[in-house]
Amino acid sequence: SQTIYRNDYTPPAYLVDTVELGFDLDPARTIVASRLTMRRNPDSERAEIELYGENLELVALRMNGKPLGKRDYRIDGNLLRIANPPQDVTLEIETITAPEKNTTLNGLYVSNGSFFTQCEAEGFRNITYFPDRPDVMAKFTVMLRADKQKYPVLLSNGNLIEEGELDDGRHFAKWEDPFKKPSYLFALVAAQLVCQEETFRLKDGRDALLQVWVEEGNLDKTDYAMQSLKNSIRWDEERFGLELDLDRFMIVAVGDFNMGAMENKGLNIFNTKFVLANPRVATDVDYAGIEAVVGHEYFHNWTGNRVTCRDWFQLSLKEGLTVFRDQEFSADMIGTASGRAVTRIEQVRTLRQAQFPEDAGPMAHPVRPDSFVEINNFYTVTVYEKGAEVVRMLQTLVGRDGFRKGMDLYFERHDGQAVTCDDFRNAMADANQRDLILFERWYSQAGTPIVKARTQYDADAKTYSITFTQSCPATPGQPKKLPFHIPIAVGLLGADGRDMPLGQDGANGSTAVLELTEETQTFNFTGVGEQPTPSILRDFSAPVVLEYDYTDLELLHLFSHDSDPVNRWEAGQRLAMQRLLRLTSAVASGGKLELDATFIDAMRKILTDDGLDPSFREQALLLPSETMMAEQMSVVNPQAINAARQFVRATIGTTLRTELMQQYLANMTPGEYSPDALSAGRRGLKNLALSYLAAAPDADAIELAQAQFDNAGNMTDRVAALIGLIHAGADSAAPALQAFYADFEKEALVVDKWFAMQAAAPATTVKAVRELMKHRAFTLKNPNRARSLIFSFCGANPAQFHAPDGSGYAFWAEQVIALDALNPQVASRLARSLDRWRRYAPALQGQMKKALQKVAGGKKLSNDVREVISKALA
Ligand code: DPP
Ligand code: ZN
Repeated sequence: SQTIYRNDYTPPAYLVDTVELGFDLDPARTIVASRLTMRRNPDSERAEIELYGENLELVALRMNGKPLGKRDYRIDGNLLRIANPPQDVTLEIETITAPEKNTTLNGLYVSNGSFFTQCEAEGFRNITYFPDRPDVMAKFTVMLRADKQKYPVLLSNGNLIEEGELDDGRHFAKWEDPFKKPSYLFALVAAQLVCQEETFRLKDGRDALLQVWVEEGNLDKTDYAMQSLKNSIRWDEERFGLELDLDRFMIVAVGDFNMGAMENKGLNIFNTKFVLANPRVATDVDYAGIEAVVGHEYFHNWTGNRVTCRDWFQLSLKEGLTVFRDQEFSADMIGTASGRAVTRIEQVRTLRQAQFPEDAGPMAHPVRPDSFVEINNFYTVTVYEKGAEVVRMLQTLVGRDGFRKGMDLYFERHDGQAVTCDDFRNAMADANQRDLILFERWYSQAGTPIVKARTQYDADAKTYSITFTQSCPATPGQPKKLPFHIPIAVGLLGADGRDMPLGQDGANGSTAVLELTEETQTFNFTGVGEQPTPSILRDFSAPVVLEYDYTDLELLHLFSHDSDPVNRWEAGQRLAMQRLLRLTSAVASGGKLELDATFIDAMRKILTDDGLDPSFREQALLLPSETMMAEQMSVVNPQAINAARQFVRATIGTTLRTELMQQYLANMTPGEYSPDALSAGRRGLKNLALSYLAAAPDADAIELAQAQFDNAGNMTDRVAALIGLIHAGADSAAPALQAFYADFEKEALVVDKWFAMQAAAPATTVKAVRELMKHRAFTLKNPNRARSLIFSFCGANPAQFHAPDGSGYAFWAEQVIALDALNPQVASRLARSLDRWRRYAPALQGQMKKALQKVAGGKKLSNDVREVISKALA
């Protein structure tokens, strides 16, 4: 395993103009014939052709018609080199692969008897020898040949230009992609599938054929994906003036898939999880995920495909930007200001739950990393979600119209090119005549900045000042950080709870965006008639930790009145977190557990405020997670955290029993299920009420959960009821689980839920998980299934996973090793579970270190897992 550095980038010595691929598909022995027309790259000094290839049997290699012998080329590991070729070259390459043996789901593989591909980031080299790097963009023509009975559907990128019959029951299809693309966007599917299709009129009057391909029995679950695709196309036309550039756009669902989905040109391949939905099998969260991921992959057609990445260090160029775009799409689909705020709150939650810990741990890396061993390890929350925050900050700095101008300039300059994060930032700067030089640090420096705020009010002068001081903790390889360019949106609340008009440069009504660019800076507000309560970092205007000594009274004031819903929510989170941490210490020291009436009253007020959207109330009443609590502690005590949080939940369930019951009844959604935001919000609030009631288990709450389980008209309600029964430890939980399985055993995605619910239940021990692994429906080979049981246990059940005897860690090590033998990409995700091991008490640390070392000692470890484990131990 070798470290690759961003600064070592050199342009490719040869470019590829056209690629013709021929596939004779056979699970045991697929023959791939490739014909490349190549020419010297005028921007390169080197005179050498470099082709990557892995797990391939090379059968033939010809250059300009002549077979090349062993002396004409060299193979070093995964690199095939041809020295001093002529200026213009036609290469013909024949290789053989065995897709049925490919358990990595990287490259060409078989899932449930059909062929699929996954080529990002470096999967194409498992299909044929090729300059498999994103800055080599070529026009692809693809001929697929396969048995007609077994593989009636043959798909690839672009347009179908020919199809027909062959001898021996085989048939063929020829596809041509009119656009140049890098090899990571290549895809093929040869399968038994059916599709829902529709002709859709684009803004310019052209008609496009839209298809969603699934296995036969799933045609009743494609409507929402199709609707989301149409919404995505419309949205990109309207918001960014970007149109679909193909006559045909396909989504294909596959049950075995490493990631969520893949944006291959014209042929998106999706994990079934992000395609299949109907009310019987999918929850509101599933529906929202489908909309977001369908949007995300579609939006990649411009941000990723038309303009792609020069090298993999620039991954966030397409991912951060495309996540930002899918976030905006989802928010616009809801439409209301408060619905938009709820999506923002969910984004903040994800950052705190996953990205901040990553940025503080051994795998911390900048949004644009400087080095990696295995690029697959860098498809991270930092590159994606923090990358999206960085793009969002750009929009905050240049405004929404300015952002659109920057996007327009970006496409004007770079359409058809492979470019860098700097190119994107420069387009934003130039389109808006803004200096964004300092802003570059968001791309180059890892770590979550800490912003400390101090305030001062001068009643005589009627001035109010806020002084910010920023710092950023050291991260691996980056001991010292320079100040970031941080947009901080601020509002000031009066005693009446209303926003004060702001006398400050750049103020926009009642919210000012202050730009912190130095280590310490003071901002002054004038004409401030009374001591205000500051609402700082509105809408979470930067991915930072804000430290300000709010009093309880100030937080209660913000929680009741802040006009910015995100900060209103945030005030509640701060109130809750303080109490949760205090209670955690009390649990650890055997102290008395008490929850103050002030807090309960604040919760009651929000719960019963019918003027607020149910979805906002749900967010405001949700407690910070155990993981977020752990991040706040210098020595993490998982069992005490769990007990403290359970205590708060039970106390809320008991003391607000009447109100919870009222809200439960008031937010029922009778009639036909609809996944729209308002209905989903009502179900969310109702089911949160149920979960609090069931946390203080009394016979009534359990009966209520049982009745909801028995009568549920949709999966959202059914799952919520079942979780209530399981968490309450009800006698009826086991029979309910059994009934659930019997009802849904043919629905793989629901069986995943069945495993996941059990894995995350507080009473589920390591031993119980081992038992569940023996269930006939369990297999490590399917990533969704492995994630549903093993990842859920290691990630969503901290109190059991961190069992003091170390049994959870031993289990984890076994599973990482077992998974690694099948699928390194999936194993490497699980390997991240112990990232934060140094923050636990010495006894637990010792156990974790032992488990890490056990994995590190594995003889056949993949680069993927080795990189993660060695960084954890470093
Ligand atoms: N590029 C994919 C996505 O994020 C990941 N393979 O959509
Ligand atoms: Zn993406």
